[in-house]
Amino acid sequence: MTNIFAKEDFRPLLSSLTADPAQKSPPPKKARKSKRHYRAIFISDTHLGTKTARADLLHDFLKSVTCDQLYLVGDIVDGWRLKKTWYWDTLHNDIIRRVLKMAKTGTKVTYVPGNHDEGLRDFTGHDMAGVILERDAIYTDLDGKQYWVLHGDEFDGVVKYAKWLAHVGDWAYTLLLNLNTTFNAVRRALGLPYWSLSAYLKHKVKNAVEYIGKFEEAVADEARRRGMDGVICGHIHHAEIRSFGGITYMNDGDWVESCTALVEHSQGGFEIIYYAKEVAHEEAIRAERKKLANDKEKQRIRARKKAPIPKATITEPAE
Ligand SMILES: [Mn+2]
Repeated sequence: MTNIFAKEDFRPLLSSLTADPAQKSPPPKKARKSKRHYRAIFISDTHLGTKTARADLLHDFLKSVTCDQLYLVGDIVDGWRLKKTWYWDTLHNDIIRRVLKMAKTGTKVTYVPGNHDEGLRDFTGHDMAGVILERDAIYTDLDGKQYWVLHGDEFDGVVKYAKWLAHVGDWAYTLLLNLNTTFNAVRRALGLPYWSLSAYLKHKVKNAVEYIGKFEEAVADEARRRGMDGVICGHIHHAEIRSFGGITYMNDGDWVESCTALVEHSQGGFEIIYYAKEVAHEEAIRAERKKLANDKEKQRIRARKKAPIPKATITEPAE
């Protein structure tokens, strides 16, 4: 199996990763509103390297926050598309630099690659410019609860066979989890695209809700089997916090459409940030304020025009 990340195509990214961020960073812009601080931020499915990535919003978001721990939960760089069309502009570079800067200034950054950046799975356990690469991870929240952190593509095959899988034993389940990786490696070798649940869902929209539900349940079941309190993943581009029989399932969504992040607040408690909605809301408020200010200005001008011109009064000189 060839590692596409070792190929020449990947050099622009590697050089941007190793470049000294202090050298090329643009001059600091005027101070903006104070940054929000979180105990941890989880993002995935940013698909950098493609035109569909919302690099603008992601860059804005990363600039607006600070955190103790940052988890990149897979499909951060879309390596699969490196072969065909590779889209990389300064904004994509700025995002990488931003993450490296966070790693440099005290944020613990963990990168759990997904199926679109699976070439990086070969570097598990390595430290890449302060970013720790892991096949999967365990996150401990403020209350001491443990969460299994993984991308989630491991479950594509499992969900496909979910019906009969419920009746088989533990060993078959584990086998199938491993088989999916092999299955897709073979597909790739044959030049076939990755069997992606999210792509599959788009073709089967009618059953999407059912499939998402099956995926969530399968991942939560495996987290239970591993003795975890919950699970944090991505892959299906559907942000969610829900419970499956005491197991907390959390998905951080994506930065292609909804632009969502999962955060744990400093004082504890998880929340999904809907950044695209947040920005749209702020813009609407700004537009409304501008309109009001314009209306007031117009009123003032109108009032000035209507007001009678004061006539000069001739006062009789006192006798
Ligand atoms: Mn994925």
